[in-house]
Amino acid sequence: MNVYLDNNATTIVDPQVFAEMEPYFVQKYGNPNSLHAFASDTHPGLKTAMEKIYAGIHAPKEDSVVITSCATESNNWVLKSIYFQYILTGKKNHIIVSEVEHPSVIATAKFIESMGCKVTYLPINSEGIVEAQTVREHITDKTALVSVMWANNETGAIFPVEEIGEICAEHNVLFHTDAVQAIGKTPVDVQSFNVDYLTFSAHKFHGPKGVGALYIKKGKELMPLLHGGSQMGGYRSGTLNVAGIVGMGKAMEAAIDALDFEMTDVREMRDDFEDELLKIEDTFVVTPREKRTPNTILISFRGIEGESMLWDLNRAGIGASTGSACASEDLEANSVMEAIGAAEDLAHTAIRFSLSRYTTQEELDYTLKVVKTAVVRLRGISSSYAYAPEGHESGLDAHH
Ligand code: 7TS
Repeated sequence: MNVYLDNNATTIVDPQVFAEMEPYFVQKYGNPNSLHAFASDTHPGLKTAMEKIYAGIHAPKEDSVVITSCATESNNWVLKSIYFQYILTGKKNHIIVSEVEHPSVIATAKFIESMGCKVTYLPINSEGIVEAQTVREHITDKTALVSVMWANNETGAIFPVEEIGEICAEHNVLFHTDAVQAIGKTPVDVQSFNVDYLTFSAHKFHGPKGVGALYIKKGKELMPLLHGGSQMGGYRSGTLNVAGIVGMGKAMEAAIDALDFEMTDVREMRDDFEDELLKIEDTFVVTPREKRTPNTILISFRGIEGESMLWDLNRAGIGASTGSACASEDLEANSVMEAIGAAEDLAHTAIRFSLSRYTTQEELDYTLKVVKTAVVRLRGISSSYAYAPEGHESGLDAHH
């Protein structure tokens, strides 16, 4: 049996999405900016797709949604543009991010820091959540931007973006949120709270890879990301990825249709699976489940290296993660676990299971069996587990 439980890394393309994209490769392949019927053949599909994308996040027509190639690109764009527009010009000198942002935010923040921008990396609390108050404490009159993700990719922790947006508005500071892990898992409405920029990526909600987006509120314009032929309202030149945009539109529509299912059925399956995992001795989950996206579990098995567990799972046909796939090649401690201050031995023990609307009960039952066998095998050969005394200080509160 093959079981895919790494949906926070990427997702299967919904077959309906694939079907909608296909004609744009082999029939309607014109460049939308050309002046003939091959071009205009692409226009209705593009228009419908953009309407679905706007509707999916409740963006009003006057705001911009710019299609990029991925969330990494959208995140880079926001921070670097703020650097050019506000920091380099001397209007402001500071930005705030959380210390558990995706590397596409953290590495960009480090880069602009090396160019002279002050950067505050906000801590998370013991539940893995950035508290809105900490944002208020760090804002100065020289702060240009706050960038805090909506939902964390490793723990699934949902951050208080409404409150953070409110604080930014009070202080006249721009607010960006990376909503990659929020689309299709929690309602996203850019008009229901203060947000200036919002990032998302099609391949995280059963759309194609290579298509991301950035929402930009009217009046909060950024510098163009790519200068050239003025596509995407001049923000991002380059021939449009027609099939990709059509795919993102359909995927957004399907994600909104499936939102209730994610929030009830997927959540229930996740909760039951987590209950069973937590029955295994010496297991820990950091963020309480009601404060998480419905599909994610980051769980530690004391005494077991995350990578060893992944290997046992992989041999049984199960794909999971020790955290972010982007960082999985190096054997570093899970960055969220480190940020929470978990003891060194636990920071290496985290495994992430992320479900989707395609996950079945049968797959989870099978995974549970495999995990139980792996725990016995790996703890049997674990020196750290053998020597860990009862009540060993973990730095974490057990949630069972
Ligand atoms: N932001 C968040 C919150 C993410 O989870 C990811 C990918 C990205 C940005 C980057 O998205 P992309 O469109 O540029 O690919 N996160 C993960 C992950 O958790 N495991 O692998 C990739």
